[in-house]
Amino acid sequence: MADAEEAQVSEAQIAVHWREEEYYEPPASFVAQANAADPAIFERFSEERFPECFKEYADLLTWDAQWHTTLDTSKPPFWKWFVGGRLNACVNCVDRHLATSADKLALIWVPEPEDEVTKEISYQELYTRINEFAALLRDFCGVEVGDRVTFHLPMLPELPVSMLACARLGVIHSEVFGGFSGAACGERIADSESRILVTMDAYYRNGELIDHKAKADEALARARELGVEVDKVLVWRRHPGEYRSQSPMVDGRDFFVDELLEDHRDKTVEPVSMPAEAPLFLMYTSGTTGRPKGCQHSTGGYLAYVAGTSKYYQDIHPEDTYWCFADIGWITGHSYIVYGPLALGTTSVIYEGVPTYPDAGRPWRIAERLGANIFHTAPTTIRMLRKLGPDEPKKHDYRFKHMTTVGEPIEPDVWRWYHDVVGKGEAVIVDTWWQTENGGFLGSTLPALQPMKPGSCGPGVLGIYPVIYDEEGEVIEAGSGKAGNICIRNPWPGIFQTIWGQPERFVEIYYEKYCRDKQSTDWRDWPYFAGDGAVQAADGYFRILGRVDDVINVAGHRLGTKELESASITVEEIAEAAAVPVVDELRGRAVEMYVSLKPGLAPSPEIEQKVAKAIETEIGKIARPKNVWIVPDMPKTRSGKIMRRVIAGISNFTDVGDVSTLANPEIVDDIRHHVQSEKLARNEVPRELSPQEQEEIAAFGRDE
Ligand code: 6R9
Repeated sequence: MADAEEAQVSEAQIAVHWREEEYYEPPASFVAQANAADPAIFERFSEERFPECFKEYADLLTWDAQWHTTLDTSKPPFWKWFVGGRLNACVNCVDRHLATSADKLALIWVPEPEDEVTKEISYQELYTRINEFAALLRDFCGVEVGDRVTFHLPMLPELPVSMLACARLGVIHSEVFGGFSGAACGERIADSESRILVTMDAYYRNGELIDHKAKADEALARARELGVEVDKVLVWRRHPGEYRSQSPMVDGRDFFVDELLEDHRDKTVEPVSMPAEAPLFLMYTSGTTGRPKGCQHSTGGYLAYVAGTSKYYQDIHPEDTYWCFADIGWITGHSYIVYGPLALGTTSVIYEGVPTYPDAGRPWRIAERLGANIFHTAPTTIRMLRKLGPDEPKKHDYRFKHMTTVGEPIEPDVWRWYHDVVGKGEAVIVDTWWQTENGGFLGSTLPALQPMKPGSCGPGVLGIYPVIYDEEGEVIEAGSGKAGNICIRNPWPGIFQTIWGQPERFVEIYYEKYCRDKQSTDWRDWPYFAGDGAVQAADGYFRILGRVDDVINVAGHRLGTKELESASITVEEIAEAAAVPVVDELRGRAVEMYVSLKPGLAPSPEIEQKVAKAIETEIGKIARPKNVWIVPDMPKTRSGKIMRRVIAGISNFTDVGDVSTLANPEIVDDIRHHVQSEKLARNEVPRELSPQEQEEIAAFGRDE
């Protein structure tokens, strides 16, 4: 196929075939107690009732001042929700529960070492800790409303305490996933211009005490290179009073939080009443270019949306013990460990470590001991637990009424194990599709009212009206069997407000593609482009196929190809680099790097190691490539662009497609021979890919 012809075959025209899966009905015991069990709710959230329908979510919150305009569309696509309303997020998550539930547990923290004591934190204690830390931030650090504070914190209660202390002060927090490198943290500090970094000395991961403070020094060095100087580093100690990092404390810059708190004992801080539209936090995510995107989330709209979806989709009741096994450094943890569950006054469990430490029975022992009845995790964790301990759940006496899968598509087989074995056939499952940018769920079944279908997330959630468009903006009808770009036709309260400091990029990435009229202030002209491919079955359920941009989803973490490639070329021997996804049994996708060397240099395992190390340093261990392939040259178009789909095909043993338009077609066989024979030798031949997976690989990098 020639270039021009190829460009005309849009994804929409490619039929996607898969077996229709059978429905699973929610058990009567679940339906009987569900928060949303009356089908009238669909009527309340019908399109005719938009945007006023979202009052139902906002009414779950306590407002200092009632809003006068539900949705202001005067400056699209910078939507404003609940305009005129004022509230404080910390008050909503903590203070307002004290009158009735001061002694009720807000958080249960489970340390990774099994012999260490689980910590129970009541709403009263959480209130006290937040106030003390807020006093410290205000009086010792001098932070003010609207300032940004970066956290690089692992999974300890100190993280929600820090988040809610900022929220109390109207300060914008920006948590960087603890597993990310110091350099990645430094870039996010610089981008948000944070003057304060909150970190921890160490934490446990897979039985090892990780030195985390060392990353703070790298972060500050990187931020300085980028022109931002951090004034203070606040270091929580994993074991209060004991410093467990090798990294020296810098006098006048680094401070132990537990020591500073001595001066703030029992202080209370008046919560700052914030406009609904004030930013609550930034959460960075990867895009198609190297610069991370700081997704800016609002206070009122965001909190209303996560409270509403937690109530109806997570089915959280105050008396539940809810365990979301995500990292708080991920949007899932912000929305569905901290803000949503606490806004509803439930008990939220936080686990420090890896699911399979010290063995694959760990999660089930924890669930049994704590009486957790709602469980929330990602396909990568489910696959790992299934592989390492398929029969473990049966040995434990816990009962989940409700379970979630989130973050990547789940294979129907894995779904069934989750349902039959983990859920013991009696838990409902919601497969929630959404993104960092969205604040909360976009696609899911409403658990008591819509049956489940393995591998499909379900229809749009309440008040969300999705559509699939082809490349030209024509609607692809449900049941047509064709894939296209899933979009949301309407704004919703949880949608992010902008990319921090990059409003043009915000419009360009998410709205330009399908905007019908840039002058229009009618939201109907501004569909939101999610960047995922999807197919809609005749029953209206969506099956998400994966990213259509150059983003690789590794175990639920979005990694931009550009970030991976820029990290690789920091190695001095490297001339060019290309990142591609390879199907991985446990992590969904893994990264493989193809690199070419500067002239005159010979390939060596050392250079491969250097590339892997550079990626780890720049981004974090999560991004470490499965393989680094040194190639004599990259397959390129005549205009010099690297054809990623060709090398992606080689890595996955799938069809590389047409190569006749390459400037150097002869290179393809060389690379294939080298890579595939090596993979055979390493026993890394992937299983046969499904048609959708083949489609995804063939489409990778097709924008080039
Ligand atoms: C919450 C979160 C977003 C990307 C998204 C999509 C993929 C998320 C999914 C899913 C299939 C699901 N994704 N949930 N794919 N089924 N239930 O994951 O946010 O880290 O920003 O990732 O993850 O590709 O675009 P984020």
